[in-house]
Amino acid sequence: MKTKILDILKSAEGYTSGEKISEALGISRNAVWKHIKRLKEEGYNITSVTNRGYMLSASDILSPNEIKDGLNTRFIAQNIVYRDETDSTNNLAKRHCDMPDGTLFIADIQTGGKGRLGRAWSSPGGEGIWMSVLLKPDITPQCISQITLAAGLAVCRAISDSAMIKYPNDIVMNKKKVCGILTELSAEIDAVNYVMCGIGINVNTPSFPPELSDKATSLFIETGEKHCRAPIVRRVMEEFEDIYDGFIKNGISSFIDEYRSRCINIGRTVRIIVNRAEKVGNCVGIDDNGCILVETDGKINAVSSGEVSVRGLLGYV
Ligand code: BTX
Repeated sequence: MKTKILDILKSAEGYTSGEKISEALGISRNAVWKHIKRLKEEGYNITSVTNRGYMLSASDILSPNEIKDGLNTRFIAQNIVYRDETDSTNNLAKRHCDMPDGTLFIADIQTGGKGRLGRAWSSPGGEGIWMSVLLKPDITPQCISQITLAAGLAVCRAISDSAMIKYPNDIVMNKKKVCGILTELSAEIDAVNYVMCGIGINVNTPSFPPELSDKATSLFIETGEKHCRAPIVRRVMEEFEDIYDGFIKNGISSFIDEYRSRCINIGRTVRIIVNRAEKVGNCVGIDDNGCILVETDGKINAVSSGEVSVRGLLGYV
């Protein structure tokens, strides 16, 4: 019943009277009032005015129902597991690895959000999108790092024309990180059991602690506007399915040119850190396997995304 009331309020322009809702749904006005009260407690922004009725304004609700409302995918995020709080959505996905291919795990708060190489990912409540997609691709483990590149491109497409990718897994706006991606897998030597593709997007974060403020940003900081998270999740899932489908059918060649066009490192001097050893060189491109090409001492090195951290010469990009 709550969903039906929401549908009525979503399709209305302006106020809808309690009487109209009660007639449409065949319930008493008191029952309408009780459902509206519960929706408000869930976080829906509903204004009630005597003699006019109820009006729904933009509400930042991250429930499976909100995410699925209008979601246009075949299998990605068709099944959704939501938690108000979890340690890490990648861990949550791992604990539910028997769920269907494409299941989305999403939480409002992560208490143990993870980055790469044991680093921490700050994941406060109400401010970001912390989510992981469980995938069961029939590909070799060596190709898994390419899924990170596909997810990065999906986020870029979904959030902004001006978003760029800092190789391999950071999405940047104005040279600061707005999103990070952590892909983990369970595999045998030659076969993948399942993959957790974790995506963290800073959405409404107003500011960052000093240790992050020189390299982190949010959509709110970049646009000056607060954003509802569910529509962003939907867009990322739709773009991801589009790119992932092409990747599974035709490999990385299906998206690597578009990835290159979004890669902020190409043509810049970079410091690459492989196994703690640092080298400075010119990033001359991304090869057809998704490795970064860095020219050092007149030699071009191809380094795969799984083993490299890339920094700008003077700062983060
Ligand atoms: P990374 O290792 O490239 O980046 C981690 C580094 O980024 C940290 O050491 C810190 O300097 C900085 N950082 C930490 N939190 C933030 C933040 N909120 N915004 C910007 N910079 C930050 C990047 O790893 C991969 C992150 C993946 C996060 C998702 S969230 C859903 C899923 N679950 C999970 O535990 N991880 C993934």
